[in-house]
Amino acid sequence: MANEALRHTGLIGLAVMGENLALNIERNGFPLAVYNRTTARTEEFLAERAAGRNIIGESTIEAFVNAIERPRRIIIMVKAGAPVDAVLAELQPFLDRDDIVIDGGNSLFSDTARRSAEYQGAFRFVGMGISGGEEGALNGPSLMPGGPKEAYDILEPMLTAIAAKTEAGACVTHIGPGGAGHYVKMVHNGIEYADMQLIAETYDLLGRALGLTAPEIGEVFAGWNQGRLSSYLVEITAEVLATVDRETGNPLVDMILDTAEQKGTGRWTSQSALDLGSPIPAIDAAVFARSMSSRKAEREVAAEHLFGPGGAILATSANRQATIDALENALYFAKISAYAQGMALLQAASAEYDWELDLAEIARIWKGGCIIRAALLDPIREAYGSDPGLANLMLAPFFSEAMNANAPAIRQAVATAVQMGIPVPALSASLTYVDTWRSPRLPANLLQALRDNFGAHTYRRIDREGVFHTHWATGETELVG
Ligand code: NBP
Repeated sequence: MANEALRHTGLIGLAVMGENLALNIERNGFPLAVYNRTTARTEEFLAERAAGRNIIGESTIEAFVNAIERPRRIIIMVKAGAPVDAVLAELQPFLDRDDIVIDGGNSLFSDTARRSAEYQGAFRFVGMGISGGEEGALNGPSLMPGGPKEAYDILEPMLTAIAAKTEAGACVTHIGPGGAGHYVKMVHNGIEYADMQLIAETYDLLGRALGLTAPEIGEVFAGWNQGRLSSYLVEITAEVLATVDRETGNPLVDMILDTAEQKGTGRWTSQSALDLGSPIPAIDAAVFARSMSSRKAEREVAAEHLFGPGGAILATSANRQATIDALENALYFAKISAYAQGMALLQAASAEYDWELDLAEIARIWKGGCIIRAALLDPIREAYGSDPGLANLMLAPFFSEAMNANAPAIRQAVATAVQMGIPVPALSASLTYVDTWRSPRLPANLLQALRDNFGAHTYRRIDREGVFHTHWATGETELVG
């Protein structure tokens, strides 16, 4: 299959993401060699989508590697997990220490860190998060490469060319060493989970509390997309809600089974947040909301035994628009809270793993190409740009003001949902995060007392230094440290 000229870049894995990324790379002027484990897939790609393009295919790893100019740049786009290890092991015998291998899949960041160490000296390993789905891969994704900076410098012209562009530049930057790139992609996906769940809960309130139909709710979202909630996810929500099922004539969304699937990046984000002790309750709520949705049969049985307050429609036509506006305020508050949680997790990971993440840069490269691209990322970028050490996004004046102005609306929305028995786990977690964070005093004094009572775990006092233990049956207290 090969011709004589060496190729600028190689790509392994010709499923939907790999094919589209290959076409994007070639379209931007970089001749490409491709390889797929199943050769028939390579042949089909060359004959169809890659026909007439400057792309060659190879049927063995060795021929593929030998078709690429040095230092070789090889992008792997295979299923995350064992397939990545299998491909790396196959590649290693044919590579030199200066060659660069990029894992562009959704790999777990700790796997990327392990692989970086394992192949140190054999080749340069870059773990690169890619967001934007298949459309982004083809026309410009957001790219989050982590690994050696000198490898990034070699890749930079090509990555800049294929990435999405905004008024603030190409949506790519060197994220940091080791697994930093895949970590940032993972948190991007965690925020995406929260963002989608918040949108879904708001849709549910508009439908169940206000009695709006799917197309009416679609119009509401289309209107919101013109303002401060402008984002890719709000835009496609409007599109989805306006779509009619060709078979029944009903809104298509009404015909879709209400069981959400997940591939794992949201769960990984929650697991990492637990490990780091950095709370992300809105993302956790979104992960578990999908888990509960998937238990459809159990929910149907429970509905026969556990009763809610019923579903009276709240708004009259007189206050309908005011209620819709209030829900916009509530969603805006919740969205800021969810982003603040994700950004705080990135800060915690950066400190733990010594990554020196630049949060302003991360907000900049999320502004285009990726699934969570949103107008909100501009003030987020400005906030971290003017104060990189910001303890929490919500402390930036722009966001403090926004939270204070919109808090009454989300309180009302959550209270209404609770009264009507409509579950709003992510909206309420977003509010609770803020209420907890802004509380100088929490009931953890009682937790400490209970821990000391049953396990002699000791406590500190508010009025003097030292570590204390109380014999709770007698009230006798001793200074123990
Ligand atoms: P898949 O995740 O479905 O993976 C399919 C590819 O992996 C095929 O090329 C397949 O080769 C190859 N492969 C497998 Br499976 N096991 C292999 C092995 N042991 N050795 C060599 N190749 C192997 O593809 P995708 O949906 O294009 O996603 C690629 C990566 O990009 C994934 O990590 C995914 O999570 C990530 N991602 C996907 C999206 C999206 O929107 N789909 C977005 C962002 C990131 P075969 O043809 O021989 O079976």
